[in-house]
Amino acid sequence: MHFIKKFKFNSQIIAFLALIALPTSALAHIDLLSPKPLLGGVEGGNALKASPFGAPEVDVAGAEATVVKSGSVIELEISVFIYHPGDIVVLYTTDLSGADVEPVYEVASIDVEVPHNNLLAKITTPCPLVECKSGRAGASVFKLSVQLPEITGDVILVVRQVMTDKLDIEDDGTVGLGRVYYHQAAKLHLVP
Ligand SMILES: [Cu+2]
Repeated sequence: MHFIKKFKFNSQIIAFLALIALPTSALAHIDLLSPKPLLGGVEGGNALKASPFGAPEVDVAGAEATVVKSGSVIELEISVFIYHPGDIVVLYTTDLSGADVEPVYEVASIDVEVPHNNLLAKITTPCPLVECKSGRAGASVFKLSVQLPEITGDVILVVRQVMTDKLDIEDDGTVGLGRVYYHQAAKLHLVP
């Protein structure tokens, strides 16, 4: 018994030190592992809050692209390392500035679904924990199949986390979405 207590104490200290070393405010919450993103979710930190791609410092036009067949189904690999309830959506754009996949920042009421342009897939964020609570760490990797559009050339795939516990409900009933998003993107080159 004594040994177990001691062990628990030590693991708590380790967990505490890990929190000091990695303040959650500086971390994104999901990470696109594959295909290779413009900016990684862990090293990207708060840059992943910058719409539309979560990679404000990256030269998108000059970035390397993953070559994939047009119209094919690819499997995305996504890690959830800090859980929030909500959705993960996958969008695409041929505009390297991503003007057509800019997120919406306000909806008229809580009953209005958040709209997403050029949507390829939408899933409920999988909870990696037994007891799901916001902000709790629990790295898990899941796969998501997405059918690519039947077009050729450069495409930016956008993976966006929508955190429904970060909605700002105003007095007039409108809902602000300024805090709900994390963005990541991968550059693909679609070939016939
Ligand atoms: Cu958080």
